Amino acid sequence: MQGVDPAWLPDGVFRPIGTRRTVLRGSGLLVDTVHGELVAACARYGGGVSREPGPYDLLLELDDSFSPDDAEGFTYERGDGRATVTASGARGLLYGFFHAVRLGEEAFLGEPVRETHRPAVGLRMLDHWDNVAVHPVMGQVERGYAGGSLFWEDGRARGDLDRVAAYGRLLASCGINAVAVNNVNVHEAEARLLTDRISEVAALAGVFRAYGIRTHLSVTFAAPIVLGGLATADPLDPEVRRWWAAATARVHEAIPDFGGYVVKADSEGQPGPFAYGRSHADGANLLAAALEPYGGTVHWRAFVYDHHQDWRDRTTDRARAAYDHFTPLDGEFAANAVLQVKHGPMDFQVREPVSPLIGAMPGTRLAVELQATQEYTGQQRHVCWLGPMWSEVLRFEPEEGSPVGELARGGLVAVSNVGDDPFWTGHPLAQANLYTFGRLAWRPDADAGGILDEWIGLTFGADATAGVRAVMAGSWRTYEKYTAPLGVGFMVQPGHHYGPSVDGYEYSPWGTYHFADRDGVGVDRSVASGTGYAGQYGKRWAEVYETVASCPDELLLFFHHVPYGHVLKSGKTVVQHIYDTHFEGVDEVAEARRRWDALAGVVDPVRHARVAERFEEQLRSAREWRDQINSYFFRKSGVPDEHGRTIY
Ligand code: GCW
Repeated sequence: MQGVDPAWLPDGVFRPIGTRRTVLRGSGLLVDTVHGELVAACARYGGGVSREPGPYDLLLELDDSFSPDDAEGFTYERGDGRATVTASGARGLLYGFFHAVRLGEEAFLGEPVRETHRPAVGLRMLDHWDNVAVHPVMGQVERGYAGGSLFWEDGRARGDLDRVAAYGRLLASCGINAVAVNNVNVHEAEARLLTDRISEVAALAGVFRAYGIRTHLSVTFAAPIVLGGLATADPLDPEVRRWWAAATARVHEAIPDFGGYVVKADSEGQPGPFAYGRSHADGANLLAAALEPYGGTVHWRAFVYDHHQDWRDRTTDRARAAYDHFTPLDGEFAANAVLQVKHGPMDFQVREPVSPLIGAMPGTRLAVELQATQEYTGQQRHVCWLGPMWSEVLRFEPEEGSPVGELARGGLVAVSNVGDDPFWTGHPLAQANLYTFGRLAWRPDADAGGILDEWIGLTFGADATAGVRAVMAGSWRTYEKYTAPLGVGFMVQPGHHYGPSVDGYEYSPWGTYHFADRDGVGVDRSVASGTGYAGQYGKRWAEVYETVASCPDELLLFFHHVPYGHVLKSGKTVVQHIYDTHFEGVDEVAEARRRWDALAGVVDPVRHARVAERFEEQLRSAREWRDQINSYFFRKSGVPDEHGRTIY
């Protein structure tokens, strides 16, 4: 697309296929999509494409006779300079085509292989927190750092959806198969997407459909009242049930392959079943019943906590909330209700333990929610590649042998980081988070570093791989070093959440505290003397997190309140660790910036300039973090830096 960054699909990646002969067998919408790709690639590079049997270098074949259930998988075979992709479902063919694109020349020239690929997770979804009408505080996209919405403009669905098609193509190429098109905080205008404005959603769904992506909608639990004029939204009220059934039937008329609803209920002011004395299973099952005849799913978010907490109250621990609310409901959710759980117990901090809810509800389909948009990780002004964090989460085993990636039977979801910015994600390197999410959702145990290399290779070409990798691979740990230490979380500026404010949330109603005083810092969440949160884990992890001695350093302040002089497993005291990591973090940013500068001439100049500009801000901001955090802890503790560096 003119004026828009090609991201990881620049024309050049289609050269190996575009110079060859392809035979494409099969019919249907997605096969036509593949055909369109082949025609464009061949027009550019001189190859040929035929839909009839004949000689070929690449054979793409939709064969629905051999495994009708396996709609997304494909078999890839290579030998004698030729390659074959066979799929039983059209999505499988689409994914197989992009697999060959990713392999490049190697798709044809490597050693003979025969491999079957299929996604480990059935639902791989992006949730957009996009508002239709610009919200007075949150703007067009809540926690969006990449311009306006791709979908909505001037209070309506965009008329020109070419950009949405280009987005669908990028998503399909990394395996995403579902998109929720509006914010989970459903305001007045957005509520009406469900009813009289459904045609706008249908227009988006029409574009996404060609890329194997189903469209989902965030709805308000109060819809029967605000849209239907009923006196109640009580989930057990027969009239309310009829209202949802009728509304959902109309949605399906407009969007036959509609994916379902996403609901944030009884959370941060959104309405929910508590108002009627009903449970969240009652609430979710109401919508599940309405969607059931059409094969739709309700994604019910588990982000339910008290955001009117009194900071004086030491007995309420926000980290406990999701587990306390939802585990008693295990087994009560309908088969097409998915409980969508944030990966950590708090809120997408740079370091959190894995939510104890994951693995604790064997009778419920859980989806795990990650945050690609970098709300708490530098807001797409800082380089922060989240692959290693997500990989740690997905590989974590609440019980031995059952990693999170397998427990997420209801899907993997990420809050999107994309907007109408020419680079899609504001910071061009933040595109890697989107790509990495798609690839990890396909295979949660994949090596994140390999995915990064794959993304760099496609986006920048092989020459840039080592240089760009050096800038990005360690960027999450670097970010962690110069921000909130040792898992303690929330030292950001309230409201917009950018930049440091150590006590910004310390006396607030949001339940996010670090309890630093002159002697020490951290939150005692042990069973023995704290909030008891550590006891929400299965035996193995409950024991690990319970004591200071066994708790991993990186989560120490999440689970324990310790003196500044406490010696970490690394051999350093807590306060010296804070000083050292903050100095190192800034040095690492400066080093990454130097490495980026050295890539001038190797990477595209427009991209290079945008990243260089963002590095200026990252360095400024990292210094600000360093100096505020170090000064804060020096002033509290009175302990000087062993190395005598400048602390204010
Ligand atoms: O992280 C918090 C954000 C809110 C968001 C909320 C949620 C959409 O600060 O902006 O609201 O999480 O996940 O619902």
